[in-house]
Formats: sequence, C-alpha cells, structure tokens
Amino acid sequence: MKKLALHWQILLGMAAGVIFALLMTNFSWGAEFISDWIKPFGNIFINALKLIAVPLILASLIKGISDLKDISKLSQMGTRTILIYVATTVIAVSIGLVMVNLIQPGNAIAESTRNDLIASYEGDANIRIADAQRQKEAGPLQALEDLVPGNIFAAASDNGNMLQVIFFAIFFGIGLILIPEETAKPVKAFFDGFNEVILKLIDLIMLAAPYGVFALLAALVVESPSADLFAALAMYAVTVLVGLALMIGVYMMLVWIFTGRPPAFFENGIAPAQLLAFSTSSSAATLPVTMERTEEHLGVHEEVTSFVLPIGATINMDGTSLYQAVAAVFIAQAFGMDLSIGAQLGIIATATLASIGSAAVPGAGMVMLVIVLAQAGIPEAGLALIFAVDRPLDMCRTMVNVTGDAAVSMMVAKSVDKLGEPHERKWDDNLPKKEKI
Ligand code: DAS
Repeated sequence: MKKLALHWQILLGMAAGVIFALLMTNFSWGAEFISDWIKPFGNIFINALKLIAVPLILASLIKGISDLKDISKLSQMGTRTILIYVATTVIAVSIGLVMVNLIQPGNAIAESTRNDLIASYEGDANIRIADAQRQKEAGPLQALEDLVPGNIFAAASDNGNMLQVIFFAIFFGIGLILIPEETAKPVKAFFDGFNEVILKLIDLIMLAAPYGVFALLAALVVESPSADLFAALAMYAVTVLVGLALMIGVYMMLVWIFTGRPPAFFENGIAPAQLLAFSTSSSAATLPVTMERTEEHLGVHEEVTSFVLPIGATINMDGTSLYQAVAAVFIAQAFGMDLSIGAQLGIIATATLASIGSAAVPGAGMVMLVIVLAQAGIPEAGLALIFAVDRPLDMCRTMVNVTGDAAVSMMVAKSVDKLGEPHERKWDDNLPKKEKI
C-alpha cells in the first residue's frame, strides 16, 4: 500500500486506539492490560517529545537569531518585520486566551472525572498547592527575576525554567552576532548542524506518533471512559479552531487596512500555500510555495519575501501560539486549577516565546507546549490528554502560521514601497513582464 502520509497514519492510530480500548473493556482484565502493557508506550512517546524541547529551543533560537547576520544590518525592514511578527503573535495568544476563557472547554469535565484525572497523574496531585505557593511568594518583579538563570544546566534540567533557557538562547545568539565573523563561523556551523540533528530527531519521534497516539487513546478510553472527557476534548478542539478562524480574519483585515488589498485578493493569492501547510503540517515544507505565491500572486518584492518569509517560517507561528494558550488553559481547567490573571498574562509571554522557539516541522508546537505548561505550573501530564486531538489541530495551526507570514510580508513590503501588482515586476524594469500564470 502506498505509504500513507504521516497525519493520516496518526488519525488511523487514534481510531485504532479507541476501537482497541472499547473492545478490551469487554474483558475483566482489559483495562488493567492496557494500563500495564499499552499506556507505557504512550508515556514514552510523550517523554520523547519533552526530551527534545530544550535542545530544540537552543538549536532553533540560536540559529534563528544568528541567521539575522550583523545586528546593524537589521535595517528598518528587519526591525519592522520582527515588531510586526511579535505584535501578530501577541494578538493570536490573546485571542486564544479570550476564547478558552469564554468557552471554558475544560470545565465541561465532571468533578468525578477531574478527580480521576488528578489521581491517575498522582505526580501532579499537589499541583494546586505548588501553584498557590508560587503565586504567594512571588513579588512584583519575580517574573523578571526568574527570567535570568543562575545556572544554564540547572535551568535546562528543570522543565519549569524553560523561559530561562529561551533567555540564554537569545542572549547567546546575540553574542554570536557580535563577535567577529571568522570566530563565529565554527560556532554557527555547529548550531546549524545541531539544529538539523534536532529536526531529524523530531521526524524520528513523529514516526512513532501513530503508535504513541494509539497507546494514549487506548489509555484515555479505559482510564477515563467518561463521555464528558471526550465532550471536553471536542470543545477544546472547537475552541482552537474558532480562534484560528478569527486569526485568519484578523490577517485579512490587517492586509486590507495596511495595503488596500481586499480579503478575496489575499485569500486567492495564498490559498495553495494554505492547503499545502494543512496537508503537510510543516511551515518549512510549505515555504517554497509560500514564497512563490507571495511574490507572484500577492505582488511582494523578492527582496522582502527572501528576508521576511524564511524568518517568519522559523519564528512567526501565530497559529501555534494561539493553540498553546488554549491548550495550557484547557489543561488547567481540566485539572481544576483556577489560573490567576498573572499566570494567564505569563502565558502570553511564554506562548509568544515558545512559538518563536517552535521549529517549522510537524508536532513542534506540541513539543514547545511543555514550556508553557511548566512555566505556569500546569501538569505536563495533561499533554497526554490533548495529544489525542493534536494532529488535526497541527494541520490547521500550520495553515494559520503560513497565512500570517504572507500577511506580514505584504505589510512590510507596503511600508518599504516594495508591494507591486501580481505577475508584474515593475520594480525591476530590465526583467521581462511575467506572463499571467
Ligand atoms: N507544524 C508546525 C509548523 O510547521 C506548527 C506546530 O507544530 O504548531 O508551523
């Protein structure tokens, strides 16, 4: 049989996990068998994703920052690009937080199921105490103080200090730009290679995804067969999808306001890239098509696309940041944690940074979610809860990531007067007029 695309394999793994578990519950020993012999593989899969989080941040951020070349060359276009990227990401996270607090998918879970969840992840049973403790001791500048690690290895070892790892990665990347090019070369080469290895490891881990999901779904069914949990998961998925759809609307309005190009024009231009992003769940794989569509059909000068889009594919993942905000609050709700406003604002910071650190490959947003959860003191065990529906959401959030990159490149191009008409190269008179494709 022709090799099924990974996401169809994963969807198959999800279905097989549910069917297998439902069959096993017909036997008295069925649930125990799944808990003892199947669930561990789901935990191994989740641990592998958590394992890769810290190296992924170091690799993708240090490479991303140092690829910005010389800081002084961060011309008005570069600074403007980064500012607009961060602004759209903060908007995305905010939409996510508003939606998850409005719809409250996690509160659809019955108290009995909630207690089962907490009991079955006994390691996190004291999550409420830890969180309350953390909030009580925190001074006004505690978050700022916590940003700078005293020891990078201690920070890297405790998932609770992910922001400190991100801080170190950005700090190191800036240092790498500031030293002489010759001296930096081997270090940059090392991190380029390191980044490639990490991306390959994610590919390998994702190969196990169909089996990991099978185990997670099977465990989920036997351990909390409650219909309310599945209803909550469905509402969680709807919350993410509604948020993502709103974000697409925001992009269309921003493009219309800042460039005068109407939504229909933008959507027709970018649609093929959106479909490719949806089916590959990878911004990186879609990048060549995003660039071609943005240049040829949205009229953005290649000087802008060649700078803005590769960076966007790496650090601008608005769909991912929105998803991470919703997922974090959903898990907190599922575990009965009432997150303070401070904790939710902290999620804006961590989800923005986590999406910057997310690699442009399938499943990366899930890996980086570990950071958002750890920082807010939300049990990472909740990952197993939402991984069940992660793949279809990954396809959708990648589509939003790519749409955001194209929208920002149009706004940047307009602001530096490098936005032309489709198929026209008015900016480059000696090039032949591109015939309409
Ligand atoms: N699949 C990632 C991307 O390529 C996004 C994510 O995993 O959240 O954009």
